[in-house]
Amino acid sequence: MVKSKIPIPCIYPIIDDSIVPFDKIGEITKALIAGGAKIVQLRVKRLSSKVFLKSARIIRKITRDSSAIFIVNDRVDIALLAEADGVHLGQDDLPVKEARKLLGNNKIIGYSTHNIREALEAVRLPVDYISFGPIFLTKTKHDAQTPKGIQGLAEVRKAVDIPIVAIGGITETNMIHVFQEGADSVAMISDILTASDISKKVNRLIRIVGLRGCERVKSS
Ligand code: TZP
Ligand code: MG
Repeated sequence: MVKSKIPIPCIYPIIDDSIVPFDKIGEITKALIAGGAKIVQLRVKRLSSKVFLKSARIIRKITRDSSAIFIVNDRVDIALLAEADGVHLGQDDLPVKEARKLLGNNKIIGYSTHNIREALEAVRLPVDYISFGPIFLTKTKHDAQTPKGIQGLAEVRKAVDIPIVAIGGITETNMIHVFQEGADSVAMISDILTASDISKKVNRLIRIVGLRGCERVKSS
């Protein structure tokens, strides 16, 4: 395992092209950052590679200006070309060890896991954090596995020491339980992106969990 470079911020918004059209990517990124987001991931499943790269460069510029971490989902090539801070890989993407060769040791690699076996495998790989989920039912990822619940998260938390980003159906209302079961961070797509005021939404989430290391939820 490569020791984590920087702590993964507790509120982890993901910009997903199923909800955000290309021409709104800059505006939405600015709103996330204005609300206090310290990390943003770009997840693209529909756009062409060309537009994916263009979107990544737009987000890179905005996140760089505000010192927020920028992670590209799935694609090491786009992460490198856009000078992102890292990549988030799924079980079927490039193998983590190969991705690490391309990215070097200074970039962040996140890795999706869905059970204890995958989480235990992940800690032996050069990854900086794992995601675990889906915790709850989600409408955003159509091929998502059955929800693991907070019990599933608690079991993985006991099994591994690596930072865990919980994902899947997490909202302002249920996130407290997710932190209580040991998540270090919560990744959210729809609850943030469908908010009427994205900036205020992120700001509220951050105020609920605490400004730095999720101190309010972790000590409760
Ligand atoms: N991986 C597991 S669930 C999920 C991904 C990308 C979708 C999460 O989206 P939402 O809207 O926060 O449930
Ligand atoms: Mg993936």
